Amino acid sequence: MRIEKAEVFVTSPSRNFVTLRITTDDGVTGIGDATLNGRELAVAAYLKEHVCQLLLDKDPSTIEDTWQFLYRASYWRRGPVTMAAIAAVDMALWDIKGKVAGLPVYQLLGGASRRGCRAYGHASGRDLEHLFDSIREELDLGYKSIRVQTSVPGIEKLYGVAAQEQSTGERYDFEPANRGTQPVEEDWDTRAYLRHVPTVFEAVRNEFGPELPLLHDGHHRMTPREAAQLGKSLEPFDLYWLEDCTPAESQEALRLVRQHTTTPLAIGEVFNSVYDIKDLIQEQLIDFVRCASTHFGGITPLRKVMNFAEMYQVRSGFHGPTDVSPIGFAAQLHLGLSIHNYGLQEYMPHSRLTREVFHEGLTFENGYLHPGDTPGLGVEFDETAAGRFPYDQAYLPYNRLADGTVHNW
Ligand code: GCO
Ligand code: MG
Repeated sequence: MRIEKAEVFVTSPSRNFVTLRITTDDGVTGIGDATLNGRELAVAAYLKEHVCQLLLDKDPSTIEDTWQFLYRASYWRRGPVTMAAIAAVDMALWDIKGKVAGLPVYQLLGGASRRGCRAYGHASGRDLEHLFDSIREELDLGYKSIRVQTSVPGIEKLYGVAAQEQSTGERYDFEPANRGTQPVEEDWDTRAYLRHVPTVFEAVRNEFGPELPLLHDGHHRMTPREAAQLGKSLEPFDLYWLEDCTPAESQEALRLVRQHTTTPLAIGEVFNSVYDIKDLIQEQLIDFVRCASTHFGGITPLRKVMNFAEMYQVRSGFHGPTDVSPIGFAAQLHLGLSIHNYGLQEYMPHSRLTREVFHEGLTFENGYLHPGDTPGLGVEFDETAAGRFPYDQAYLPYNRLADGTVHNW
């Protein structure tokens, strides 16, 4: 079997997605996700201008070899654009292998290690009343673990509290990105945040009891010392994890955090290579790997990292926001179902329009996700539907402090 065609599609049913479709000379197709939120066209061009032609006439069964070829032969290794492009090829080849074998991808990865993948839902609110309502809604939907984000007095616009919800109670499809030619400016005040967040978790624990696993995303905003302070002050409320407590470009920063708190730590959504996370795993500085198959070069390298992490009792907590397309999401569900050291999966259901373009095979029942048993990844891409939704420029927001200094978002 040979690869006959490799095509790139950019579509924006309710947010932008980049999809690669590979077709073999036998007419088998495989699809992969190459979406990089706010920088979508860079990956589309990388694939169209530099990768697609390299795939033609290659044997689609050689997944490992193709991955190594794209990674090493480019000379310029790593980086989010390169790795999202390689991820799309990797997923498409796993999809093809599954279809040819007549098996869902998780069977090719060793079979299911559990009945389903436990997922967490997202609750947020501009005050405790709205936050409690939001948690109750998520519990009613079946989620057994909840991420809690909250407004902070003194901060106008804050990550994780949907922009419109902060005023009108509606969620915006593109969130946290915004349509337009410039990023929206948000504000930040670490001291106000560190004072407020523990009071919110105390109230949530009092209202919902000790059982419910609670999570929180610090979204890269604290210094290591501040992160340690937050971790410590949240210890009485027994978090399941504290995510991205400090920017992780420097892995050694996590040593300081770890020395001061037993709050479990999750990190990795912006990582794209094992070299970004290997020290964190080996030194047991984190508890959960937050990487996404789409931004990490696909199923092949993420599987290796999880096998490595297994030796250190570090578990998965793959990134699953709506900017990971249904294809990328399915890819990591197959992986999550098969590995032993599964932890928890982030899940934000895609919009109705997105599901018109990507026909998903997954099920979500009683808090558990399953990728389904259709051969391959179990997602179909509807090219005609995709054509109805052209690219729509959007950017993630950014932060400034009170004096105008740019801060991490
Ligand atoms: C999460 C993430 C997202 C990111 C977004 C960026 O934990 O789900 O932090 O909300 O901000 O995916 O593209
Ligand atoms: Mg996050």
